[in-house]
Amino acid sequence: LPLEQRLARRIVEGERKGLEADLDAALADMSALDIVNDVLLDGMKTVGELFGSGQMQLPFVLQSAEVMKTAVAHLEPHMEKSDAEGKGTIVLATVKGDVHDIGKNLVDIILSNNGYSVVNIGIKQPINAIVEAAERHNADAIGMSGLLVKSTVIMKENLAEMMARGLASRWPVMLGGAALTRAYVEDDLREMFVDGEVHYAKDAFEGLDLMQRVMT
Ligand code: B1M
Repeated sequence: LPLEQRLARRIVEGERKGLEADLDAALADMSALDIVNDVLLDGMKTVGELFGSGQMQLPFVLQSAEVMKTAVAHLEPHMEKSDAEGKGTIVLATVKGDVHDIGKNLVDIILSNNGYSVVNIGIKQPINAIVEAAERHNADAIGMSGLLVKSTVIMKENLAEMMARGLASRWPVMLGGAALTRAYVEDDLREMFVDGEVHYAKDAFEGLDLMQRVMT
């Protein structure tokens, strides 16, 4: 198989052996970010489709996720970094009840490489923990990730809680994850989050753009 297809296949099959060598070979022709976006994420998409249609069992999805994480970790030092620092601080979390963190961690990498301080508090984080971290680190923004349909409801509850506690205007909120839609965030959630600012980021790059906008 050609290199790119072989790499995507490694994700689908959860095959780690020889991964680093293939990634290094790919780096000769492609940037680290392009490998993630154009090759590895394609593999993850296939995993999602196979799992969703019952053709792949959960333990194999987990293996694919592990290979994905290993690949991203291997590529991270090759990603472009800006020299800028101190552009602002964001707290990032995967919401309560949700363990998916590959996307959130990519957002972390992209923002960190572009001069933002990221306080990544991990998965299954209730709103209390998110707000507490934002307070403790004097954050400029809050980012919530979640991939389950259920998580879109949790995000709404989190915003409602911020409203109820008078915290909505304190931090702009950025939301991302596969189950969200732009319309849900920009229409439904904005309509209820009247005291604050809530934004949708389709991917990590839109997340970066948003941070840039929110911070100016
Ligand atoms: Co799960 N899973 N999973 N899973 N999993 C999905 C999400 C699912 C769509 C698969 C499917 O059925 N086709 C489905 C959800 C269905 C639904 O809610 N209706 C699902 C399910 C059902 C489940 C379980 C319930 C399965 C079970 O136990 N029976 C279970 C849930 C556990 C829980 O959370 N409580 C579960 C578990 C797992 C694993 C642990 C095995 C593993 C996760 C490992 C990990 O993350 N450490 C896993 C995986 C890997 C997936 C799929 C296949 C891939 C997700 C992924 O990493 N994508 C996924 C299928 C899919 O998404 N279509 C699926 C790559 C990643 C880079 O994309 O996170 O979307 P994503 O991030 C993107 C953007 O969304 C955006 O930027 C990133 C790209 O630049 N983004 C942000 C994300 N967060 C952002 C935050 C921002 C800004 C942008 O600002 C704050």
